[in-house]
Amino acid sequence: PEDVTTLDGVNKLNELIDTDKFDLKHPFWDKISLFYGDITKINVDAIVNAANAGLGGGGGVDGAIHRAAGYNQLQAECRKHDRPVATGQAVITDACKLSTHVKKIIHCVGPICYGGVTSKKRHELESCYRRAIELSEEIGLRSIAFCCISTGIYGYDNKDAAKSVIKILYKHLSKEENVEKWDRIVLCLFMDIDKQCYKHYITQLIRNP
Ligand code: AR6
Repeated sequence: PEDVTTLDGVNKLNELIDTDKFDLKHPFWDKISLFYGDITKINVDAIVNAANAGLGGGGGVDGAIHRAAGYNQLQAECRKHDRPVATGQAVITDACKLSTHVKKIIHCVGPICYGGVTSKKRHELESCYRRAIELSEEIGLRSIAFCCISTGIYGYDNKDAAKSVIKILYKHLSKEENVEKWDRIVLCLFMDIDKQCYKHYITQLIRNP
């Protein structure tokens, strides 16, 4: 489809940052990209949904993905999995009508988090990202776009989430055998606050790797 962005069209970090000033040899800077907009409009192997435990569809990004993939078709795929899905876990389905430009949808169940991030909630959120990466690697997917899991309806603190995500992905891409498995990991930022938070932690990472 015409309104879909390919990986050439997303913002690469090493193009956004003054590479002369810093030592950006870590693979993180080549592999991570930012995309501002609707996750259903990116051409990648997998998109990550922020689902609920029942995988029944909902609002937010889950609603957008269900609309784009076809609600009934995607629900039929979701029902093939045991539910409820535990918090911090992920399941993978076909992309249904999104198959024109997406191979798989990975449905992560993030923590519901009002009243402050605890170490348990943080562990659950980080687990979502790890499981999505693992599931992708198991079947040889080479590109993925993550939405900001739990930071919408589920109330997780945006700053805290961004910090965890950057940490997890940087750590993952610090291992050479993992780097080879990926063409690109896209962080899909839909809200201005997330752009600010990611900018903050990415800048911090440059200064203090
Ligand atoms: N593309 C990318 N990101 C989006 C889009 C989109 N089209 N639409 C919203 N976002 P949320 P949660 C962002 O609330 O907090 C659902 O009802 C949004 O701005 O979608 O994990 C589920 O069924 C935010 O940054 O997910 C669950 O019941 C991020 O996606 C519950 O909400 C996640 O916000 C899950 O809540």
